[in-house]
Amino acid sequence: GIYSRQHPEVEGLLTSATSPIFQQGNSGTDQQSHLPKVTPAACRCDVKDRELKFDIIPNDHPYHNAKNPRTVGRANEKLASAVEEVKKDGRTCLVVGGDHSLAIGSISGHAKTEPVIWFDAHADINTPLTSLSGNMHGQPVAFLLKELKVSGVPGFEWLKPCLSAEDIVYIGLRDVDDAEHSLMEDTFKASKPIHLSFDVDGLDPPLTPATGTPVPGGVTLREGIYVAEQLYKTGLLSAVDTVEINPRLGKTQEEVDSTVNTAVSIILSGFGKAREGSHSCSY
Ligand code: B3U
Ligand code: MN
Ligand code: MN
Repeated sequence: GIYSRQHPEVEGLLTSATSPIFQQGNSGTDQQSHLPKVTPAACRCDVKDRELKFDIIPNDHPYHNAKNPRTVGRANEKLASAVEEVKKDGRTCLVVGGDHSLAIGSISGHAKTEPVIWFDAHADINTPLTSLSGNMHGQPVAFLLKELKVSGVPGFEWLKPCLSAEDIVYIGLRDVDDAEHSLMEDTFKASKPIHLSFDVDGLDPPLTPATGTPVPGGVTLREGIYVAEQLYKTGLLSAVDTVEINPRLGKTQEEVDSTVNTAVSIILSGFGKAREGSHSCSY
């Protein structure tokens, strides 16, 4: 369905709860959908709702390792048109679905090379050749990226990759396949030296209590370290600021110590210290 509201204007697509293709079931787990009802009353705006139904294409044999390519491809084609219509109307589009493979249609339909924030534990950048699971939800980024030139997949004849590597920002990655790791190394190669200006108050306050202006709800230590590690791995980190560490503001020795230890962990990660269990790769 498509949701749309006037104030602010939103139109939402519900990739049908009754349609199996964008549920996890398309790529492994069989789940009943429990999609919440978004009503105008609930968000106090004018919601236009459209439900999309998708066809299951018979004899949808895998393309290399990609499962259900025709079914997923056609469904995404339909979704892309629907999103395009919503955007032509000048509304904000909300797609509610199950399987992340729907991002292929949603992002294509949006057809903007504006940044995409990919918030996910997974990079979803496998190609039909690299995917070990065959699940389409592990591949949408590869389909969307111009750099990866995924082509020839039945059901996706309509698709023109619309994103460049520089348009994507990943947040939350913590389960990346080896092949995905190499793809990311090759694809997301920055070319300019990077300056990291790291204010410790970006982290959650209990991690760095000895700082001047703590704000609740910050980034976890794991996430902060991840950022520093990834920047180190680019090989382009040429300057790092670590700021707002103020031992005099610690109320106890413990607060001072935790602040300093946190800052030290971030710095070490930015200079190449790998965590135990962190991904082995050839940098
Ligand atoms: N990278 C694995 C696992 C995975 C990706 N996305 C999800 N799981 N949800 C794969 O299947 O490609
Ligand atoms: Mn995903
Ligand atoms: Mn995921």
